[in-house]
Amino acid sequence: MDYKNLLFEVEEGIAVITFNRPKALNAMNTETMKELMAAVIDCKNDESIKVLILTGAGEKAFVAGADIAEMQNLRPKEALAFMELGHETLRLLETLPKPSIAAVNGFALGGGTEISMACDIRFASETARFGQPEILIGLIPGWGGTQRLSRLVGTGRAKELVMSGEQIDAKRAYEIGLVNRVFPPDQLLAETKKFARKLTGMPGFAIKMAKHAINFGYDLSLDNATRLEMECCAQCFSTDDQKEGMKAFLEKRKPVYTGS
Ligand code: DAK
Repeated sequence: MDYKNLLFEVEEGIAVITFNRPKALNAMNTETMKELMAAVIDCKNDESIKVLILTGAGEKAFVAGADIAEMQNLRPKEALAFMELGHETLRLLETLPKPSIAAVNGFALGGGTEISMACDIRFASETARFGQPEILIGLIPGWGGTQRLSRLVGTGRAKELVMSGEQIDAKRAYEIGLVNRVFPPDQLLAETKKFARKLTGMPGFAIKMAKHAINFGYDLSLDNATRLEMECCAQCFSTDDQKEGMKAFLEKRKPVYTGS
């Protein structure tokens, strides 16, 4: 598929989706969200893709939010459709059976923070800025911000950010657990790719099961969640990679995983 507002590259099992609407600091309009959905579906269906990275073009922005110019005159029915498109896309991203990493290279505001939170892992450049500023334009987050932010940083900090609309820098985002690692701007993508390469070498089915157990166990009771974990773990014993991993350990050599 040809994308107008995204760049989509695949190299050595790693797909990189780059938001590329520089005139609006990569803000998400309907067209870009539809393209993101198509790209995530491509990543899901393409077996050669093992890991997905999302980043923004240029040094200034990851995604500066939903497109305010497009949203300005929406009627409630249209607003709901835009919100549902975003929700569906981010849920697809969140439940993609492969790891996703947001490489946040600049402003990640509103929808930008929300997209990064639908990824499994967030790496940020020292210049990145996060926030849920919707309140400043008379809204609240519409793409899962109130829920995923609470789950990542706790309800107190989520309320602080959502009610004040304040931006935080990468250091603070790291302190509150919103981002996993922070890098100098010129190292962000290289370091993200380095980490992604590490994941491409892992046993793919076990990665998928780990993600499934964490994602779908989170809202269950501890009893049901640990039961889910056990079942996911037991399923790993059906793979050649589990046999290879344990054999290699006992033979004191590096495992060679095939993904089967
Ligand atoms: N939408 C549209 N255009 C944007 C934009 C955005 N979110 N952010 C920036 N731009 C555009 C600016 O209008 C400007 O365009 P021109 O004037 O050059 O034509 C260009 O990008 C450069 O921006 P600035 O000139 O403002 O650049 P600065 O360096 O001075 O400031 C900034 C950078 C990121 C601090 C500033 O642009 C800014 O505050 N941007 C808005 C950030 C923001 O509020 N983001 C959250 C958007 S709300 C829902 C669905 C979704 C959501 C809610 C409800 N439903 C459908 C119900 C989610 C909402 C959001 O994400």
